[in-house]
Amino acid sequence: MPAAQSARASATKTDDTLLREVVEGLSQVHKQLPSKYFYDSAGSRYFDEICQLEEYYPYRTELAMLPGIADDLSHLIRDQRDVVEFGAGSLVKIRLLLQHLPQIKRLLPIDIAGDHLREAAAELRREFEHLEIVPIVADFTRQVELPDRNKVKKLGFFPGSTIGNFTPLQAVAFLDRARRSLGAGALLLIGVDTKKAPEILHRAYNDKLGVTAKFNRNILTHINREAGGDFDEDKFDHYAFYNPTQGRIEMHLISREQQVVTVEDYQFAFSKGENIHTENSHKYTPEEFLTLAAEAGWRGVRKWLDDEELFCVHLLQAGG
Ligand code: AVI
Repeated sequence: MPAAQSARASATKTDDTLLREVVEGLSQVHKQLPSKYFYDSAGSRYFDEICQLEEYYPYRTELAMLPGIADDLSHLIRDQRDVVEFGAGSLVKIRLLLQHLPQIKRLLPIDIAGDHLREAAAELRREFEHLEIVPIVADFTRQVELPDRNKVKKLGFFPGSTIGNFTPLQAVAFLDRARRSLGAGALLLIGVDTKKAPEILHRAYNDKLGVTAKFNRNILTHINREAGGDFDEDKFDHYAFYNPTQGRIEMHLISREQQVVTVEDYQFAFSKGENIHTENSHKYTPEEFLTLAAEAGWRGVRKWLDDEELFCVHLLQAGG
C-alpha cells in the first residue's frame, strides 16, 4: 500500500490548535484552510487512492525512479549514515533505498502519527533485520532533535514533492531547519514535482473518478468532527487549476449556494460561488528548486529526472 506519507506532516495536534487555525483561515477576506487538515484517516485513504490513479503521475514516477537512484547512491555515499525520513508514513519508498544501501545501519523515521509509524516500523524491522529503527513521533515541520547528530552523518529523505505544499518562503524555512537538524556534512534526497504542460497538471488534480474531489471535500467533514462544524460537503464543489504566474496548482472549494456555516461559536457566511482555498502544490524547474535550496544553505550534488521530465529527485549537500 502506498503511504499517505509525508503530507500528513503536522496533522491535528490538539483540537484547540485546529479550531484556532480553522477560524483564522475562514475569517480572512479570501477564505482558506490549512491543507494539513486533509489528512484524517479518511483523507489519508483518499490520498493513497490518488497515488494509484492513472492521472496522478508524481507518486508512480518517483517510485519507479527510486531503485536506480538508490543504486547510484550506493556508489556516491561511501561513509556510514543514518537515514532520516521526514513525514515517513507507511515507510513504502524508504524500502527501495534500503534494498540498495546496506551501509545504512540506522533509520530515523519522523511522523506525527505515532501508532501508524510504530506499526510501519515493526513491519520494516522484520524485512531488514540488520537495521536499527528509531521512530521519532514529531511534527517534522518544526525543528527536531536527532540522536548522535554530530557523531553519525545523516542522509535526509523527503520524497513525494510534499515540499511543494509549502509556500516558497515556508519551503526555505523547512529546508533551513532540516539542515540544522541533520547536522554537519548532511545530505538530503528530496523529490520535487516539475513545471510541465498545464493539461498534465490539470488531469492530475481533476481525475475522472473524482477521488481528488472527495479528498478536497473531506477537509470539511474532518473540521465538522474535530471542531464542531456543520459544513455540508455536498454544498461545495471541488475546483483545481494551474496558476502559471505562481507556478502552482491551487485547490479550492466553491460554495454552490448562499449559506451560513457554524464552527463552534463562530458563523461564516458564504455567497454563491465564494471559494475556500484549501491547497497549493508548487511546481519547480530543477534550476528554480536549486536556487530555493541554496537560500537555505544547501547545494545540489546530483539530480535525477525521468525520461518525460515529470519529476525530479535532487541530492543536496549541506553547506552552500
Ligand atoms: C502530498 N502532496 C504532495 C500532494 C500534491 O500533489 O500536492 C497532495 C495532493 N493534493 C491533491 N492531490 C494530491
